[in-house]
Amino acid sequence: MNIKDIRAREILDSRGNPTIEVEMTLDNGIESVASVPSGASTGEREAIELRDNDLNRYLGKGVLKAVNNVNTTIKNALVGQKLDQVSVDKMLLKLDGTPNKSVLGANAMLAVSLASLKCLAKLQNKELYEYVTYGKVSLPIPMINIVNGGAHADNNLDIQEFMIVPIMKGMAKRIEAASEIFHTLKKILHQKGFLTTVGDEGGFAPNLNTTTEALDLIMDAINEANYHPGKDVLIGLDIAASVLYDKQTQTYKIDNKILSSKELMKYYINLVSNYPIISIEDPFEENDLDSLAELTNLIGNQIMVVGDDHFCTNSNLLQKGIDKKAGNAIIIKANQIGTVSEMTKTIMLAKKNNYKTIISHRSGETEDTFIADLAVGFGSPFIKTGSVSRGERIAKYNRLMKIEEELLKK
Ligand code: 2PG
Ligand code: MG
Repeated sequence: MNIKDIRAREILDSRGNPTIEVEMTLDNGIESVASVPSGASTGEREAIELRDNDLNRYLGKGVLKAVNNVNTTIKNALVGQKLDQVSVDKMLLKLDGTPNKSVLGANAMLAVSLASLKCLAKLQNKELYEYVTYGKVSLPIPMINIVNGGAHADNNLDIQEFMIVPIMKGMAKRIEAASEIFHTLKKILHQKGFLTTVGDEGGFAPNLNTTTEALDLIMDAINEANYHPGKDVLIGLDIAASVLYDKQTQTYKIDNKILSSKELMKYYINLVSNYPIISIEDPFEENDLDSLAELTNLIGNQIMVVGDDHFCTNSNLLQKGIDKKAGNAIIIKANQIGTVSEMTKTIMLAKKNNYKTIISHRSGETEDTFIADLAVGFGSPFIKTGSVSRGERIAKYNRLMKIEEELLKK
C-alpha cells in the first residue's frame, strides 16, 4: 500500500507550547494521526527538537519550520512510496543527513515515523500494541508520579520526580491503588497546610524542603490508603541529576547541601536502606558513566539504576553503558532519538543485555497514547507516564486499562 498524503500542523502540548501533529493517508483511505511530546530536562545528546526561535510567535517556541519540513521535503520524498517502517525511517534519516536530526528536526521525523507505524497497524487490522508485538505482550508496571520537584515544579524540592509503583496484580487494580494514594496524599497535604496544586506531570508540587520530607508524606499516604509500602507499593525516584550538577565545582546541590558524587552515592544508599525504593533514575549527571557503574555495582542487585539522559534512547550510548556495566535499566523516549526503528533497536539491545526498559512520556505531552501500546507490545516491564491527574497523563492509563480488558477477553 502506498502513501497518498502527509499533512503536518502545529498543535499545543500540555504545557501550552507548540508541538507537531501529522496525519498520514494511504491509497486505500486508511488514515492515522500522531503527535510528539516535548521534554524540559532534556539530555545534551538527545536528537534536536526543531523550534523556530522566532520571538514574534509563541516566545520563540513555534514549530512551523518542522511543520514545513514535513509538508515539503518529507512529503515530496514519501508520497507515492510503498509504506514500510524501515524504508520510511531510512528515508527520514537520509533526508536529514545529520547525526542529531538538526536539519529536519526529530519532532518532524518522529511524527511521520509514528504516523507510519499507526497506518501499518491499521493496514493489518491490528491494534497498535498487537502490531508492535515482539514475543510476548504484557502489561507494564506503571511508575506513577505523585510529587514533582526539580525542573517540573516551582517548589524547593530538588529531586524531579517521586513515583509510586503499585505492584499488585492487574492494571486496573494498580491504577485504583495509585488514585487512592494520590487522593489520600492530597488530603494529608491539605491538612498540613500545603498547597495541593500539581506540577507538569500531574503530581503534587508542595513547597517541601527536603527529599525525606516528601518521602515520609508519601509513606503516610500509602499507609493511610491501606496499602503496604514495600509489599504492594514501592517508590521510584527520578533525580534528573544533570539539573543539580555544577560543572565548575563538580558537585551536586541537593537538600540544601553541596555533595560530591561519592557523597551523593552514600546519600542514595542511605535512602534505599530507609525507604522501599525500587528505582533511581539519572542519579548522576549525564556524562558520568563511572559513578553510574559504581552505584550499579553497589546496589544494582536491589534496585533499578536507570539511565535516561545518559542513554537518550540511543543504542550507541546504551552500548557504552553496557560496556561499563553502568545502570541496569533504561528510559525509552521515542523523541530522544527520532524514529521508531532506532527506538526499537535500543529496546532490543536493552533486552538482550538484561537492562529493564521503562517506556516513558515527556513532561510536555499530548493526548496521543502511543506509549501505552508500545509498552504492552514490546513487553516492557515498566511504563512511566505521570500522575493520575491531568488529561494527557490519564489518557495513557485509560488506554492501558482498556488493553488489559481486551487481553483478558482473548
Ligand atoms: C524525565 C522526563 C519525563 P522531561 O526526565 O524522565 O518524566 O522529563 O520530559 O522533562 O525530560
Ligand atoms: Mg528522567
